[in-house]
Amino acid sequence: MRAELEGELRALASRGVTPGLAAVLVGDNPASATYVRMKGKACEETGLHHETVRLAKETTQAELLALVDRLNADPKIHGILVQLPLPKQIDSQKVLRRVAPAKDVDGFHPENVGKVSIGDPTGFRPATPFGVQQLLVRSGIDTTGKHAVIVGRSNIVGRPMAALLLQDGPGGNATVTVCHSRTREIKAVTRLADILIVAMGKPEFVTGDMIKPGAVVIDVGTNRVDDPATKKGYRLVGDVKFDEAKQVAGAITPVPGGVGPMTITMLLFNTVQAARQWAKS
Ligand code: L34
Repeated sequence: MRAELEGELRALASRGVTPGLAAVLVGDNPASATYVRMKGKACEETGLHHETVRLAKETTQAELLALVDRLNADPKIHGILVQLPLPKQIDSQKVLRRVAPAKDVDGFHPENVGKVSIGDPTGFRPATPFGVQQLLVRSGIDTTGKHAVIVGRSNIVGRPMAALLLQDGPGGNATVTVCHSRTREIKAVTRLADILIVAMGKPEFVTGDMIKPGAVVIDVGTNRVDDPATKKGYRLVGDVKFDEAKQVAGAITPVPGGVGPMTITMLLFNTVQAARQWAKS
């Protein structure tokens, strides 16, 4: 998919435009630092301009808002992302609303949430659910009329995932159920899924008996669990108990190497979309 961007990058370059992404990392959450580093590397490999701004964990909300204002006004930057989670002295919603909607490549600004909800293609689709949808489409898994069950209702994954699967078009037209922490008899619901998308952030929550035989299982979880036997002191596990689930599922994504790399790729697509829309306007 990254190679597919080459043609459009050449076309933009011929008009003097190099798509630019600014990533903002506040504090020293090690997982966030890893993801932001991977995003910068992906930009370099693909030929996008990128800048990472690192701010101390004591950064005030006013300082972060001032940085967003500066990036909103920077003509080299077409996409801005503020890596979540933010330290607790900062109101995330306030920051996400400050990002200019035209540069909001995470798709977290209410204007883009609304556009995605009504199927307006100028809206930015949040990278993780967008990546899940592309995984399905490009694996030849037709979602039309299928029962998709999403576990998790976060603004980053669960809710926008439901919006994408409901759309009328490729990777859409599904019948969608969203489960969450208050859902009763969750196993009875997950077992109805033709496509089960798990994004709750609980290591190995979904066991084999929660999956309908032959179902497609997409594991969005990336949990670091302590493991002194490894060099880094932790290992990555998904929200799905993979070894059990793969015996039952018709298809399944691994962690790592599944949804994570797709998230980064779709962020590149969104940044190119932002530059394209900017060049047209
Ligand atoms: N603003 N905050 C904002 N935008 C986002 O899109 C994110 N997210 C989530 C957390 N906060 C965010 C990400 O970037 C999660 N996320 C993300 C991105 C990439 C990967 C995982 C989560 C990824 O590539 N994971 C690798 C393993 C990386 C490792 O070794 O730790 C994988 O193969 O799954």
